[in-house]
Amino acid sequence: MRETILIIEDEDDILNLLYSLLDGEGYRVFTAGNGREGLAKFHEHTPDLILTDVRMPVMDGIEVLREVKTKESDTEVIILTGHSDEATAIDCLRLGAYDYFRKPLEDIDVLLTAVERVLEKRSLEIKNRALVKQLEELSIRDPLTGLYNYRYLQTCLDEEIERSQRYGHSFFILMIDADHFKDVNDNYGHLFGDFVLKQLGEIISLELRSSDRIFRYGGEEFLVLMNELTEAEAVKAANRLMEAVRCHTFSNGETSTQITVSMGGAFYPADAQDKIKLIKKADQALYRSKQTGRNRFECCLYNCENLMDIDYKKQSSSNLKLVSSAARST
Ligand code: GH3
Ligand code: MG
Ligand code: MG
Ligand code: MG
Repeated sequence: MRETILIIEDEDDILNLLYSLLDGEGYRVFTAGNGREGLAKFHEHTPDLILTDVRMPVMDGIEVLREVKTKESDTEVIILTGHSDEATAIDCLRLGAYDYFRKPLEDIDVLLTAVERVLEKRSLEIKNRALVKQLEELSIRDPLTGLYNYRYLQTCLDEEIERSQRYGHSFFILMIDADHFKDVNDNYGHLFGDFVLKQLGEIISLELRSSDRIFRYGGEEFLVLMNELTEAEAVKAANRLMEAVRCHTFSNGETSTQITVSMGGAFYPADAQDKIKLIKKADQALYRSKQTGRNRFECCLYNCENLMDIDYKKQSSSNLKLVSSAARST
């Protein structure tokens, strides 16, 4: 089916002429006898193109044009106007009409060509917009895991810091690194390693709240950005993620393995007041997790010794031991 065109015209002979022409060309055509009726049909059918007269009873073509252009529609408008309305027609172009034609319509072929051209332009614009959107999406994604990439993380952290400063909010970052991942590649091959990394991203994503964002930070490292989290909630979230990974069997049908992850967390603004320092703090905490046995979570704010043994549901955050700021500045 070809495109949809709505003709709004109060003179029946012109309306009928246009209808039979455009219908004959295979377009899907709707008609209306005045602006108000036309707008109702516009809302009902969201046509690709409107051909509208200017002077009509009840509501004129300019009002129709204004309304169509204020809605964020892709509908194009061509104006049909009498000889005396040249100035109005030019105003219509300023309001966003594609073109105007004077009545009586002398050269129907010219009008038909304009119809074809505007519909082609519209379709190209829609395709281009979709492509730009697709490119924008690709530019912020990591191709292997489909997660947000390192570059987008930098943008998000900048935005998050600005927002936190403006509204007095806080946020938490959690660095996650797969333990002994080199062994996975060495034992099962790089392709299976890729498969594990992809699935690891999925498993972590499933455990997150919809407001959390996960990024592939680098090779076998991920970073989760969480807003407005209390310290106790951060610890709980980290443990939930570690548990989910530890309990999962990564299997592609032929090969299967299990892995663990180590994590390091840091709060903005409590642990660091800029992006680089914040990431460094989380990285240092992650390093401590690795140094102290892996499959662990460390956080700048806490002494996370024996963290795995604590039942956080029964403990209030005040029960968690805070590390003094001197001890924190490792
Ligand atoms: P650790 O517990 O200390 O983190 O040990 P590790 O082996 O995970 O760390 P190391 O930094 O020694 O090695 C990282 C490994 O991750 C080696 C590298 O080949 C692998 N890796 C990084 N990116 C990818 C990837 O995209 N695909 C695959 N298959 N492997 C990757
Ligand atoms: Mg009229
Ligand atoms: Mg690593
Ligand atoms: Mg690793």
